[in-house]
Amino acid sequence: MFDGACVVDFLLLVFALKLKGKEKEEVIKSMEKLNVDKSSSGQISFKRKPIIVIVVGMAGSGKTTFLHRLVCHAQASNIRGYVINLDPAVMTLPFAASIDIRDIGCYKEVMKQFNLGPNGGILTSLNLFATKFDEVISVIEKRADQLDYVFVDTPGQIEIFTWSASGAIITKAFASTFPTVVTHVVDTPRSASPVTFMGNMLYACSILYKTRLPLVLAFNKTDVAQHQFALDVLFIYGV
Ligand SMILES: Nc1nc2c(ncn2[C@@H]2O[C@H](COP(=O)(O)OP(=O)(O)OP(=O)(O)O)[C@@H](O)[C@H]2O)c(=O)[nH]1
Ligand SMILES: [Mg+2]
Repeated sequence: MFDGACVVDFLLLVFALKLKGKEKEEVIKSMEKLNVDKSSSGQISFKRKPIIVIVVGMAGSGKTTFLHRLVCHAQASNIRGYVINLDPAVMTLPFAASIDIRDIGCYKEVMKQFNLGPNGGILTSLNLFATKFDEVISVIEKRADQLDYVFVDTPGQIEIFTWSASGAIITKAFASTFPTVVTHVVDTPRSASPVTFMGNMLYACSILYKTRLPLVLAFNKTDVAQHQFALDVLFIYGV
């Protein structure tokens, strides 16, 4: 029986024998890109990568509270994780963010400087932050082997992920480097209204097709209203 490591070892040997000079260097570089590691014992293993969980949803749907519960669960279960706050307008966070967009400046300054309203200020702050997102990726990459998850909180301006450039840059930057999943938080009591429910589902579809990433629908606030109606509707459409 061959295991994965033996097959990769064999392939490397074949490549190393066949290729010379520049070609050999290119193969080694692409193996590095695939994050293949050769240990001192000669065994080849894939480097650990944290799973990125991007929490999105309409304003006030409960993203931050949901993320707080995830962080508490991770801490209680000894799951190592990072938390990234991408909401420049949040006043206080119930968890300690490892990387916080508020550290690069106040969104109110952005509003003043570019003569924008609150939504435009938040969107522009994220656009500015997106221009430096490679630095965020390299920070996570450096600690990749010590992390299991990276939880990302986002602002309620869902347009960021449906049409704004920053949403596309951020999701692509994450997804091209780490396994990434999007969690769309749905306010269940508000979704009891068919119009709000369909609006929410259309946003979820828009994010799904725009990012092309695995998407989890999290029906929140089920202590106030049960989510069974949503499951029934989604079941009819085969979701
Ligand atoms: N009853 C109930 N209330 C909740 C639940 N989750 C969140 N809330 C409440 O919903 C409100 C909004 O919660 P947040 O976590 O701030 O929502 P958010 O989506 O992060 O809001 P923005 O970042 O402003 O878009 C708060 O008053 C929370 O206490 C829940 O599961 N049940
Ligand atoms: Mg929030």
